[in-house]
Amino acid sequence: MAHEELPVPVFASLEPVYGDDSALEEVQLRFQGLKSKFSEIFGGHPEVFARAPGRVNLIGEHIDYEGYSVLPMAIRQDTIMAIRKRTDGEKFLRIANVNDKYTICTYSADPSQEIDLKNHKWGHYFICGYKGFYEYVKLKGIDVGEPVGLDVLVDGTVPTGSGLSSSAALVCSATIAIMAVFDVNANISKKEVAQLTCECERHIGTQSGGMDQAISIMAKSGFAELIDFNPIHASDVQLPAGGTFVIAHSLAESQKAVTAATNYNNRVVECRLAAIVLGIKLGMKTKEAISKVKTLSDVEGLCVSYAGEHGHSDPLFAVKEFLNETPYTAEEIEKITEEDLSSIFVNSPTSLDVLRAAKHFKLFQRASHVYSEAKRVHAFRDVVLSELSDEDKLKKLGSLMNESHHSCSVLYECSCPELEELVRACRNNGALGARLTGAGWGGCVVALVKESIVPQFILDLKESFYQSRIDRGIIKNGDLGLYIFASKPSSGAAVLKL
Ligand code: NG1
Ligand code: MG
Repeated sequence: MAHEELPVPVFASLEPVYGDDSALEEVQLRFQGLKSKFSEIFGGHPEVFARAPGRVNLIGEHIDYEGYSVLPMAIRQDTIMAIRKRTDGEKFLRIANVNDKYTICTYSADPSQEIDLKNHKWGHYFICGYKGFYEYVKLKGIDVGEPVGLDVLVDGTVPTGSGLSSSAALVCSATIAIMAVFDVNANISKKEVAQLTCECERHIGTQSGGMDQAISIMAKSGFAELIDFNPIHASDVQLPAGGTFVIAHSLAESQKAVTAATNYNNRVVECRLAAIVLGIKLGMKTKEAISKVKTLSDVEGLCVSYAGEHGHSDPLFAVKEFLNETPYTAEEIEKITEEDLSSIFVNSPTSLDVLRAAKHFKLFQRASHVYSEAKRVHAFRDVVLSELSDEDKLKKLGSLMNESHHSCSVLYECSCPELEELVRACRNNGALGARLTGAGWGGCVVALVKESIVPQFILDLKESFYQSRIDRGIIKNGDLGLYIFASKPSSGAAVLKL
């Protein structure tokens, strides 16, 4: 049976969770800390613990929501959580954090409550899991009784706003902790939990694809994963020996939940519009295109067959032929769709926010990025599986990462000055390739570095990028390890009975 068919594992000990036991002591201390802080805050003991890791995406950016495969790996940094049902009839969810920066959030136990998106709170991510859980049991006809209060304590080590998916680590650990505390986790496959947690996180108002949740749930220690969607499927990717992925923070925080209308969701809407316009130009009736075409992968077949007549089989030829490089106004697109954009998106309030905020739509650029990035993911996997020497493989993977960054930066415009400076610094200091990772607009870079030079690389990067920021008091010297670190593929989410 594929490992994705297995239920989220329940571990009695922590060793298998982190893959190697070098940091086991530190991890045990963290769980002990969680346990004692739990009794300090709430009195008594938690029933269940859960863990879900963050991730670094190696290649395949902003294409999961377009239906294309991506290639991330889980990292050691994670969210751990302790949870207990209340038995005194109190119907509140109390979500506390070991870090004082995050004050306790209290919600009603009513699963149909709306999340106040205009007033963002960290605890909202727990409610994403909570709402999603109740939707799931309702759909499946599982009886979990009347809602009860929950006491929850969270400890997260994934840096926030960094493109390493602190949000998915929190949503995934919340969801599996809730499932376990209500005893509905036994026969549900990881695949199904990955699908569920992706739907959960959309309650926060980003129209996200499923990459972060899929890797957080399905990761396997020692492997990156090629993740396909519709349906979700993960295949292990064994990275070539001699290379290490170093993650470095640009120190620009990207607040995706807050900037969704102009950044993340804007790109999702632009891709949908590009797909609809391509569908129409390639012969679909306007009404049909509007009702059926959701993503660029939906019209790839049409693009490829158009190109075929001219001897090419690359969707990018159709993009060049049928989309204008000059940004479109809403009116220009409406002439093609013969329908108001606001009625196309009438059922999606977050898309209507995008339309209100947008001045123009860069359909050519966004579609060019998506189709070319989708090809790079497969090229990356093909290099890994090829007969090349490890050294040649690493060089080729580095070039693909550089091409991906260029496309993100120039065509998708999801970079920022700090990320550009950091990518340049990584390459100047000997990285084989470097790119922004995650949604972008801030957050982290992932660099592929020869294992033998990693310590020197980190020192050099400190000199060329971080030192001036330490001098300006932006970060403390002693905290540098939080912002730049080498990472090995860690294992996926688990419920722990300690
Ligand atoms: P980040 O910003 O790293 O959480 C987001 C999306 C992914 C994917 C990437 C871009 C969420 C939860 N995650 O990741 O699905 O689209 O951007 O490749 O919105
Ligand atoms: Mg996120």
